[in-house]
Amino acid sequence: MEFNEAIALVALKFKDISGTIRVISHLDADGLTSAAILAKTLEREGKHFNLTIVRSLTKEFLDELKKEDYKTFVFCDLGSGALKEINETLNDRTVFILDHHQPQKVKTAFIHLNPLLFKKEDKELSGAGVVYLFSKQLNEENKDLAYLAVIGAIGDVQEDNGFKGLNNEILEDARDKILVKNGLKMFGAQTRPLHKVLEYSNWPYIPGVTGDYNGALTFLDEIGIELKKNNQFRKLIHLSKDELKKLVDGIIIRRMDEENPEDVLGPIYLLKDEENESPFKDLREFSTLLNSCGRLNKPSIGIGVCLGSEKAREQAFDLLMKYRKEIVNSLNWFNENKGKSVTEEKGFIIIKAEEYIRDTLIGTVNSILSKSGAYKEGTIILSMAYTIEGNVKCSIREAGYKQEKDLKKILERILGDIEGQVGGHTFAAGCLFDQKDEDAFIENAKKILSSISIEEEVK
Ligand SMILES: [Mn+2]
Repeated sequence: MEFNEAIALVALKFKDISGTIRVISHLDADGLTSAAILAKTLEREGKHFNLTIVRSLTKEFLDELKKEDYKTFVFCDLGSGALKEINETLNDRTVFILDHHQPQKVKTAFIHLNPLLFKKEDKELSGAGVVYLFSKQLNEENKDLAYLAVIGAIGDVQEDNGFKGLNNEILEDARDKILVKNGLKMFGAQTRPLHKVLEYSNWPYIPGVTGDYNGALTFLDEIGIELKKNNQFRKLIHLSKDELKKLVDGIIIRRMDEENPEDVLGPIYLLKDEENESPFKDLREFSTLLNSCGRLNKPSIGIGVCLGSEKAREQAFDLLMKYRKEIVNSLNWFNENKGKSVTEEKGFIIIKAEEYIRDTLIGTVNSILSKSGAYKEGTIILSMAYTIEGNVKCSIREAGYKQEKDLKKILERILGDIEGQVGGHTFAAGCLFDQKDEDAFIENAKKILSSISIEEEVK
């Protein structure tokens, strides 16, 4: 069967269901946009639903679901990685799984839609993309939700100088709402002062500027761009054409030793209906804003934003400020704890953050470090933080942009006999296990990661 036939079949089966639907979605930007697309779709279908956002599908949570008397469950942006566990708890219900994570190899009676079951590539479709294609199949009117699926894909870092395959088709569906421009791919162009954008630019990494406040000021001075106008800090979008050219040239010159110094230019995605300088204008900023809602445990605000609530938009902006502060604090903690809770070895880094970094931020912090240019391409970064339930949340990333290792497999090897769940993708994975197993886990990690590092040296 082709993927589009599978979508049609799932939509057909969905038409048959009755009663209130139980929806479970994921905490990140992709999960929140998935939930928003589904919520709007169900509303249009005249179906009632009850929605919960979770970080992962734990045994405890599934046991709670089992006690509920819903007949139909829909999981979005999660579920494929927990087929066995869901099957053990909900095998007497109708279960829809709309996901794009690596599926477990388990036979179930679930209605399971996942592009990876149809030989699609990892970065071709997000969770929100799966939900969107299903939703469009149900009702053409839902095409107006395509832009949310694009935000989901950006949130899951599927955009890399453009989109691939199905994501591209969804972008086409959203063309009435999204303007694609070629420009300087720097985060915060709409909302942050230019010198801050430069200082915090993990990507592109700018030697002597990234992570260096004074370096950023000196750089602007060097290339002749004024920091302020009318006593106001200027933003990237305030620059004239000439100034923008000076900035781009300046950055490329600074990046001459990097592999592709001109990579700083590429597509930028803007919402046509949003005002300039709004945190919702640039889709990358929009997706970060959604992430901050989820990561600070206020997912309903993120969904409200996607559904156009004015109040949610204001609240989300406050959360974004908090989130930025917390990320900066976490990165400071990382820098201050090198040689202590942060172990830097040849080929890998292990971060034992305990309760010093929020468990919902540990993956984000890891991603920032992996893209910061501070570590050699291919360095594996393993980070851990405690959850309030007494577990350890662990995330694994590879420094740089090549991403050649299967991180999910590596994490499975490290977890070994320790009881826990591994989920995610080849290029970014995570797991959850009991705090009592942390020492054993770290010991395994050191053994396995050093052997990988030695193997690579031999190659
Ligand atoms: Mn996702």
